[in-house]
Amino acid sequence: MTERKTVCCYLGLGSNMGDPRANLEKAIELLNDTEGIEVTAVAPFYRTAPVGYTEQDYFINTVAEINTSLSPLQLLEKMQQIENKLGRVRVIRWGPRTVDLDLLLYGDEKIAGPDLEVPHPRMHQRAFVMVPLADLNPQLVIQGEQAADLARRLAGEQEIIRV
Ligand code: A4P
Ligand code: MG
Repeated sequence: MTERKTVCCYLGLGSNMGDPRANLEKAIELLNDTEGIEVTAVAPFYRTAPVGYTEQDYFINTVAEINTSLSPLQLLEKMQQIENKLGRVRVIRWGPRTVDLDLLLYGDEKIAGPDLEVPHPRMHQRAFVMVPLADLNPQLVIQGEQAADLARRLAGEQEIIRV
């Protein structure tokens, strides 16, 4: 049997509709049930104030670490299938959603395609991403800064509470 190379990736998960915690737990279960994806760690859950479009409910956010043998676009497709399965309706950009899955990091690859940008272009500005990411891997360097330092700074600027 040939061993397939796997890549360590980080996924951002967010929900602010229905039962957000249950939605995130279900999304994590579906990710782990996907062939070519193994969930290796999940950060604590956080309650976070909405960023961008602010006329909406608070979110529950977390970050999952996975190992995958899928390519970046194959992984994105699986993530979108899970979003659809959990009933995501796209009405307003940055608006409410059952579950939103973002590919934050795919190993140390840089991807700038029409459908996929990695590292996620806004991750370093967002406490709801950087705080749970730093829980899992504080040493990661994002835009020249350690995840733990970025997380500490952003947590002082944006509302985020561990739940
Ligand atoms: N796309 C490109 N790069 C990526 C990537 N790295 N990961 C494309 C995932 N998708 C990526 O995304 C639109 C398109 O982005 C996809 O079709 C994909 O090809 P979407 O998920 O349909 O739309 P969206 O999520 O509404 O827009 P966007 O720009 O992805 O928004 P964000 O940046 O995901 O922000 N506030 C709090 N507190 N917590 C949140 O979780 N989330 C958002 C959404 C805004 N405010 C929030 C939260
Ligand atoms: Mg998104």
